[in-house]
Amino acid sequence: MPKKGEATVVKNAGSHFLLSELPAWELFPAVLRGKVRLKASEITNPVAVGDRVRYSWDDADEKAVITEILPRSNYVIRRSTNLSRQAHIIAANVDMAYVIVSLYFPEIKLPFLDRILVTCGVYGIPVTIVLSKVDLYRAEAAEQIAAFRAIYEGAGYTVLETSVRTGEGIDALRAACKGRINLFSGESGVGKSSLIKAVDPSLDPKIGAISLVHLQGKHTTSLYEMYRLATGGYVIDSPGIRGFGLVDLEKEEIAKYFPEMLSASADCRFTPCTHTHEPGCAVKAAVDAGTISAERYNSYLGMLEEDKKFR
Ligand SMILES: Nc1nc2c(ncn2[C@@H]2O[C@H](COP(=O)(O)OP(=O)(O)O)[C@@H](O)[C@H]2O)c(=O)[nH]1
Ligand SMILES: [Mg+2]
Ligand SMILES: [Zn+2]
Repeated sequence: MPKKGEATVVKNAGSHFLLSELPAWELFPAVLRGKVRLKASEITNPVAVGDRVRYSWDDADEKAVITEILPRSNYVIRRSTNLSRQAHIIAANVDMAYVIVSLYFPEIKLPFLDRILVTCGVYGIPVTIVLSKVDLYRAEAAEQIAAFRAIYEGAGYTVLETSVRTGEGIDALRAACKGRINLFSGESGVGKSSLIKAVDPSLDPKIGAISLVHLQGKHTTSLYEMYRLATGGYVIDSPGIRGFGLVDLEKEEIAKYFPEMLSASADCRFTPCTHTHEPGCAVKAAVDAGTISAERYNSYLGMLEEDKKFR
């Protein structure tokens, strides 16, 4: 073990971490000691999975000591509760966020998805939408699937349909994960861990287990864990995304994170335009013409109306 080095945090268990010098996958324990400072006082954890850190090796303790957190290319935060200003970094330096949703079991809530898409946009993380478990509803819900694709591909997102039962979409997902650090996010039960297992059967993420800790709304960082895929790339599994859809945004900013509204808004008569009551609003015209989906526009209005602290 070298005396010093740079490594990536692959597991976060409270005050203990596992590091690896990617692309090597040799995990070793690390602790934070003393002086690694929190930049923002509202952040409850200074180090998250995906963080690149400097460390020095403590021979006596047989552990690395994290001495510095290297600048992040991006990070995702969630709030402890809607009302709380306290926030928790759930992952850092993410190349791609997969937002995993199922039309049923559990049933998708479009405003919730839209909120997450906005959040990823705010944090500068590219998104791919995964429609999971299609084996369960492909036959009965072909029209809903088509409508879903039309809305989100129309808005500029990539939509991937997957089933771990039939294997559909798994090769595409595996190929997309190569060479990147990928975050699998989505409500509990949508199939995140199952997808990781399907992409790399040698891995063993917990499937079907809904964490009681999570249901109680408590926070444990140990549930975020990075896996290395045998076929290349890394995946960060997450327990669920309660609270990961809450960002501080001014009203005028929200529409910028709906890509289809952003491009339409170039033709609005007024700047800024909230795309609600203003005359000559190109976004409203596009909604009326059907080129921007009414569902997406309603999600936007919902976010606009909410008190900022709930957003
Ligand atoms: N039929 C079907 N069931 C799935 C699929 N993916 C996951 N499941 C089931 O959905 C449940 C939750 O899966 P899990 O991977 O633990 O979801 P997570 O909470 O998002 O990690 C488990 O019972 C899985 O067996 C799928 O593609 N098809
Ligand atoms: Mg899981
Ligand atoms: Zn407008």
